[in-house]
Amino acid sequence: MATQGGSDGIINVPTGGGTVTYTETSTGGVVTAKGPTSGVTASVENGGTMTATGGEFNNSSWGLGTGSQLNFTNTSLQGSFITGNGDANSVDFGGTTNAKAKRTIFTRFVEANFAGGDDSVSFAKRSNEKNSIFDMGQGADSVTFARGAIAKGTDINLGVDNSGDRVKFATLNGVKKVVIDNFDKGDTLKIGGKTYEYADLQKNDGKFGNSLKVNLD
Ligand SMILES: [Ca+2]
Ligand SMILES: [Ca+2]
Repeated sequence: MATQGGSDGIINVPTGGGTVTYTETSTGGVVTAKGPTSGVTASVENGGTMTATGGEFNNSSWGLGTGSQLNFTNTSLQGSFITGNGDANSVDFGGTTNAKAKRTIFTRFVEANFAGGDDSVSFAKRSNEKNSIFDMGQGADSVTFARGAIAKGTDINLGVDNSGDRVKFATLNGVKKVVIDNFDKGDTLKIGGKTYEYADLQKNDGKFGNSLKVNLD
């Protein structure tokens, strides 16, 4: 086990887990994988920013302190866990666009659990997400899919709360079998320029073809 870190966070790479380097820049910690890696664990400090890039992060786990931000760009994340340990966490998939990259981030079988604060998850253009679970917990959370993002079999749970959660898709092109759970009366769904509230979704049973199903509380 090798530990590296700085003021934004620390990472641990198990023996035989692959080559991973941590550097700290003016915009936060950068975790760079060279080729496939397995079993990396990372934690982002309160108020810290960490960006993971390069290679693959398989079977990895990522913990976030209060007010921290975690970005994944030009990498692959499989069979991994993200845990929001504090309030106001932000996770960005493929936030930095690289014109040469066909996909900025592949995510497969990722499970993310957030706590009670206002948390946000965003999927950028050219992100590719399949079969993952995002449990946003309580608080006014937001989940955003940009135009060009691919999402299949993704489950988004907005938490049982009285807070106004927001889910936004720039378009449903590239969206298949995505499920939103615990959509309550204060929550809002946006698809393109259209806004859907609880009563609107009662009318179509929360169904948008084979793309999206919203389960109402
Ligand atoms: Ca939350
Ligand atoms: Ca809600």
